[in-house]
Parts: sequence; structure tokens; C-alpha cells
Amino acid sequence: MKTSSTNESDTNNTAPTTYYQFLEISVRELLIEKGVLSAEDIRNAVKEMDSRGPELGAQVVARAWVDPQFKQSLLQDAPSAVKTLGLDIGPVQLLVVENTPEVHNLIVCTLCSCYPRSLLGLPPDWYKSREYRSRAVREPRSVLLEFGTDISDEVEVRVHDSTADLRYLVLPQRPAGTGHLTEDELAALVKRDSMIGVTEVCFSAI
Ligand SMILES: [Co+2]
Repeated sequence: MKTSSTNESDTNNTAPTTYYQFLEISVRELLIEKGVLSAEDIRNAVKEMDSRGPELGAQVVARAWVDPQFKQSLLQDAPSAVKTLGLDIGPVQLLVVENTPEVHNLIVCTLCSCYPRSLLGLPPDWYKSREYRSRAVREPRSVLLEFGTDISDEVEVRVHDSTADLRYLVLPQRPAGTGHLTEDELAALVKRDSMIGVTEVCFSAI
């Protein structure tokens, strides 16, 4: 039996450090030691990442709805397209997939929880769950129904498996009856889940 009572070993006992955690610590300490980054730079970057929500993604979607040329470049080369809106998503490759009357797209990371964080913020817990990760691939239509999204049998459902190198964002369909809305009003309609593909964008005129 272990009798050590230092705080450090207590921490180690609760969760063993994984290979990737060691790798992260080693790289981080090396970057700081070589003067490439400061510890504060890293803290600030993490804080900024954690504070991000899905608003940037919603802005991108709204722009694509009102500007066909932007939409085209977004679908062809998303990182460059979002850069024209002043958004830098970093070195991660991003693919935007468009929902149409014929195709509905759904995003998952079967391996872990890869997610377009730079545009949507942190992934929801259900996205990281083993249940979603396995069922989204096996029975996407049932999963969609549980989110209240009934996709007709004539519509093809495409499931995209994200990786560390390639993230996806769904461009949802613009709802009918929104022709008079401004770009900001449109962006306000676009919720996180619709950009993962588990819901559609709704609009009800009052
Ligand atoms: Co992943």
C-alpha cells in the first residue's frame, strides 16, 4: 500500500498522466524554455479558446446565406474564406458541408471529440459521449430524431467523421420566410446544434 501523502502524488493517483499529456507538457515546457512562448501567452490562448461560443460560426453561416460568392469560396476553401471575415482559425483544416433539400450533413468525431472549436467554441458534452460517437455513424436518423430532427427518407444523410487534422462545419439551409432579415438577424437564428447538423435552423414569423 502507498503511504505517500504529498499533494503531488495524490494528484497522480487520481488520474494517471497519459502519453499525450506528457507530450503536451514536454512541448509546452520546451517552448517556454526556448523563449518561443511565455507561460502567460499559453494561459491567455487557452482562456480565449474557452470563452469562445458558436457566434463566429453563426456569422459565417449568415454571410454565406446572403453572399453567394462568399458561400462558394467557403465551400471550396473554408480557411481562406473565413479569413476574409477577419477570422483566423489557425493551422487546422476546415471543410464546410452544405445542407440542401437533397442532402443532410451530420458531424461526429468517432475517435474523440474533434470539433471546429475556433468557430463554435467548446463541444457540448453529448458530442463527446461514447453513445453519440458510435450511434451517429450506425443509426444517424435515429440520433437526429432524438434531437427532434425528422429527415425524410428521400433526403440522403451524410455523416462526417472529424479528425485532429480535418474539422467539419455544417452550413444549414436558410429557413423559408427570412428574405427580409438582416445578416445579423439571420446570424441570431443560427444555433450551435444546427452547425453540427443535429438540428435545422428554424424561423417562425411573429
Ligand atoms: Co477527435
